[in-house]
Amino acid sequence: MTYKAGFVTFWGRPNTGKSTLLNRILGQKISIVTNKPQTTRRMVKGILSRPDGQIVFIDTPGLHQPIDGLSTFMAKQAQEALQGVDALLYLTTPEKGFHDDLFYLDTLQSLPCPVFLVVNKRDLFSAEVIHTVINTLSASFSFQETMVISSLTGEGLESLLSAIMFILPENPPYYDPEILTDIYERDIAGEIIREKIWDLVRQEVPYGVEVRVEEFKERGEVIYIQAIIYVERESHKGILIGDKGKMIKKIGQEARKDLQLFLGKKVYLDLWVKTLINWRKKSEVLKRWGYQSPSS
Ligand SMILES: Nc1nc2c(ncn2[C@@H]2O[C@H](COP(=O)(O)OP(=O)(O)OP(=O)(O)O)[C@@H](O)[C@H]2O)c(=O)[nH]1
Ligand SMILES: [Mg+2]
Repeated sequence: MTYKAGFVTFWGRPNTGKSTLLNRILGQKISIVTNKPQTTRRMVKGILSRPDGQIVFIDTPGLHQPIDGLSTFMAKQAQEALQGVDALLYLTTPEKGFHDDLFYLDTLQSLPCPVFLVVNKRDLFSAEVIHTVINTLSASFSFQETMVISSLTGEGLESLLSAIMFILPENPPYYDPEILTDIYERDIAGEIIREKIWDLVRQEVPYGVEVRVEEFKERGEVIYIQAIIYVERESHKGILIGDKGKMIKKIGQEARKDLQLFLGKKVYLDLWVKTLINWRKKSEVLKRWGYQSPSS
């Protein structure tokens, strides 16, 4: 039997379910998911190793027009994830905004690899609505294949994986088959905390939140995690802490539950909230936190 291996990037508007799909394929949560757009901020590699081959998936931030230093970095991450890939999965859904796909797909016209159209969230839409999307997009872009899936129910995923394996080149594995991702546990832990903030805190506050894990120590059966939650305005600090500390307590409880599931150990979580005015526009802060591309 021949062994195949290659890199496959997920691309698409925010909220189309790219990170949900990655987690579903891997059977473990490595990329956070929320119902708000622009959740993913950096590329995340997820490695699927099977007896017949290895697919290195690259989850990317949702496509958008950048407005500040952070979103410029995010948009560049999506562009960088196009380099040297063997296939691209363009995710879309019939939700509002799918006409922007025509614009983003046009930027892929000269990409030298097959592009699959993947219509996600099949569980939410009728076949008729889905076909309208497929017809509209296929009229202006030549896809390798079109697949309709639901990352939530798993429908269509096996066919999608078979179609990808079919076009991958013969190669030895790129990663040790034991490895699931290129992200460190402590960084995923920070992301899990950010996910809970995005779930629980409303309006514009979550967009200006950054979580930095300051300590991540195993003490016997317990993992001690200390993290600082940065907000970009003093008023946001009050919202995050909440009346009598109720909100930060809730964030801590929810995060601890998921962290324990993810790490398989008891977690002691120590959360602090600090203000760093307008950090998304400050290049020294963005640089320190790794939100600056080497080219900028
Ligand atoms: N019903 C349904 N919901 C889905 C499906 N896939 C994803 N979702 C939901 O869609 C929302 C966005 O999912 P994400 O995986 O964060 O989307 P994303 O494309 O990674 O978003 P960004 O990181 O912002 O670009 C979440 O609320 C998911 O639960 C699906 O197949 N069916
Ligand atoms: Mg995402």
